[in-house]
Order: sequence, then structure tokens, then C-alpha cells
Amino acid sequence: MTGTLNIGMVGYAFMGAVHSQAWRTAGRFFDLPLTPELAVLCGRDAANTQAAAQRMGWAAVETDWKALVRRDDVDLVDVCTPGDTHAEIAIAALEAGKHVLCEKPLANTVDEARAMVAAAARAAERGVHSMVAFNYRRVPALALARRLVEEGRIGEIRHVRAVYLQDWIVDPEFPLVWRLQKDKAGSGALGDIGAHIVDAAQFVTGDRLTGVSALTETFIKERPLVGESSGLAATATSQRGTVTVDDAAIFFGRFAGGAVASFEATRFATGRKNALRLEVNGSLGSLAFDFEYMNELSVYEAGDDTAGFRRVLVTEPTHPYTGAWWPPGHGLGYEHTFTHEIADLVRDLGAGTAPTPSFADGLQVQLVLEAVERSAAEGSRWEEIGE
Ligand code: SOE
Repeated sequence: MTGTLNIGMVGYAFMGAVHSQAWRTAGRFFDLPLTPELAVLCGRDAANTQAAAQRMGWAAVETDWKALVRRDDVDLVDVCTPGDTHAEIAIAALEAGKHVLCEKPLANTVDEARAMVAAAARAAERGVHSMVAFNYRRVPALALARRLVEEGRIGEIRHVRAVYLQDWIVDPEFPLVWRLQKDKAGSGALGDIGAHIVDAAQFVTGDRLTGVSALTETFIKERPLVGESSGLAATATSQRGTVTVDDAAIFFGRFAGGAVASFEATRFATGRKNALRLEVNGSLGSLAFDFEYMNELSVYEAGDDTAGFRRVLVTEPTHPYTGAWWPPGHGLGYEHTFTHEIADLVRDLGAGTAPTPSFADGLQVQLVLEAVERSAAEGSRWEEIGE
């Protein structure tokens, strides 16, 4: 496949903005077989969608995603909406013969995720591909961590320690945005940021969680209703509503390969803004990563007689993705993870190969999230994770 890849994107808030940036940039830094064009932006409010399209460089707008999916001049649908609409939009797009990139978590329920996997499998038979947007896999330091594990440098993995810490809703007067409503978001910290650390841990280890025991908590049970919102920010009204998702989820688990793991996802780690941390301890060494220092990976190799962690600056041309950017030491940021994700996706579409993470990978994460919720509801009972 060569030529143009016309993108139709649904949603233009935080994820829509970061995806737009990535679609614009990917072909300028990576050698891609297809040229992404920002063809059509879709949102419910015509004036706001038009303004966003102009700001972010989209050529046309739609106000109904069903019309977007029917358009002949759209090759790929990028789903950047809240989780309650992922399944419907993604399945319709795949059935209409469009490739799909879908934000995480894949869906709000396991049943929806299963339906999406089935639609993706049917579409793949016709050469139509799909990917779920777990962008942190494309942090160069985490991709390097995966490479080191794959090469056996860490040995047999025994412990995985993963946390994702934020604090943007610590204030009890922060309004009840969609991310705090179960019918829109599926779950709270668990699905929004817990999903990322589950995926990152499974990606770096190349292994799969088989069971969990969990605790969840909602600290602030009522919040002001939203006046206006933009991205993660929102204004409050004088009316109040009930928070229907978790503020924090803590769980431990077991990997198929025998490693044990602990996970913490919270929006109540006061002072922590976006601290995704992952530590992997193996028989031959350890790896440690913190997104707040995203250009670094700490590596410990047991054979090293100085017996200390080395701070590797992951900006060398030999490291994953970094050769396409700036000279060593100049560093990358959050947005680059999405550019890498889109570059990989476009390369797969050009080659006709299946992109990863697939919808099946997204379903696997969904099964973990569901097992966490079941466990928490049953006093932290051990829950097996189905295949
Ligand atoms: C909000 O919690 C959020 O933007 C998530 O939705 C993203 O997936 C994560 O990358 C950063 O935090």
C-alpha cells in the first residue's frame, strides 16, 4: 500500500488534540509508506468542532460519527471519545471497511471489548486493521526495557511493581467530569490509568496476568456538577451529583510465568502529577522507569561489580524511536509517544501486517480490570483472569 491515508477522527478534547499533533508530525520524522492527511474531524457541536478543526489543522468537519464512518474519503477512523461510545463507533467503522485506532481502555465492559475483538477479526480477513492506543508502550525507555527483557538481560522475572499516580481531583470541589461517571468511563482511576500500567507491565515482561486480589476506594462520594469543560479542566455549578467510579485501585497479581506483581492506580497521590512508574526485578538484574523522567531508564545488572543502578539516558540513535528525532541528550516528551504509536500503525498498514496492541490485547487488559472490580466487590477475594 502507498499513497495517502485519510484520517477521520471522533472527539477533539485532550486525546483528540494529542492525536492530531501525532498525525501531523509522524510523517515528518518517520519514513512512512502512507501520508496521513487530517481529513475530517467529528464532534457533536458544529461551532466547537469547526473551531477545533481550524486550530488543529483538519480539512473538514462532521457532527455525526455515522456520517463520518460512511464517507468514502476516510480510510481510518480514530476514536478519541469517552469509553461508552468506543464499541459502537469502532465496530461500525470496521464494518464500513475503515481501519480503526481506538483510545484506551478499549471499552467500558468485557462484553463490549469481546464484540470489538470479533469485529476486528472479521475486518482483518478483509485487510482492515485495528489498534488500541496504549501510548506508553511507545515511550523509548519502556520500549528499551522490553528489548532488554526479550534479550534475557534481566533473566527470569520475579517481581513487577507498577504505580500510576495523579492528583488532579484531590480537591473535593473539582467537578463531576465524565471520567468520574461509570456510565461514561466504565471505571475511575482503574480504567483510566490502571489500564496503562497493566498494559505496560504485560508489554515489558511479555507475560500475562492470570489472577488478582484488589481493593478500590472512592474518597469523595459527591461533587459539583460540571458547568463547562475543556480537556481535564472544568468549571463547577452549585448542584451536586454522585461519583460512581473508584478514585483509587490497589491490587496484586500473578503472571503466567510465575512473577508476582503489585499495582496502584490513584488520582489521590497529592503532588504526583503523572507518575507512571514501573520496576521489574529479575534473576539477572532489574529495570526501573518513572514517566516524570521519561527519557531515562535505570538498569541494574547483577554481574556488575559496582553493584549499582545505571541511569541510561534513552536518547541514543540505537535506542527505540529516538534516532528519528534530536541529537543524543535533547529529550522527548508525552506527545512523542503518540507520534511513535501512529508511525508504527502507519508502517503496519503499509506492510499489511497486524498492528499492536491489538483489540485482543485491549480485551485482555479489560479482563484484568473486570477481575479487579470483582475482587474489590468481594472483600479482595482472589480472582482468576480468563483468556
Ligand atoms: C487522565 O487521567 C489521563 O489523561 C489519562 O486519560 C491518560 O490516558 C493518561 O495518559 C494521562 O492521564
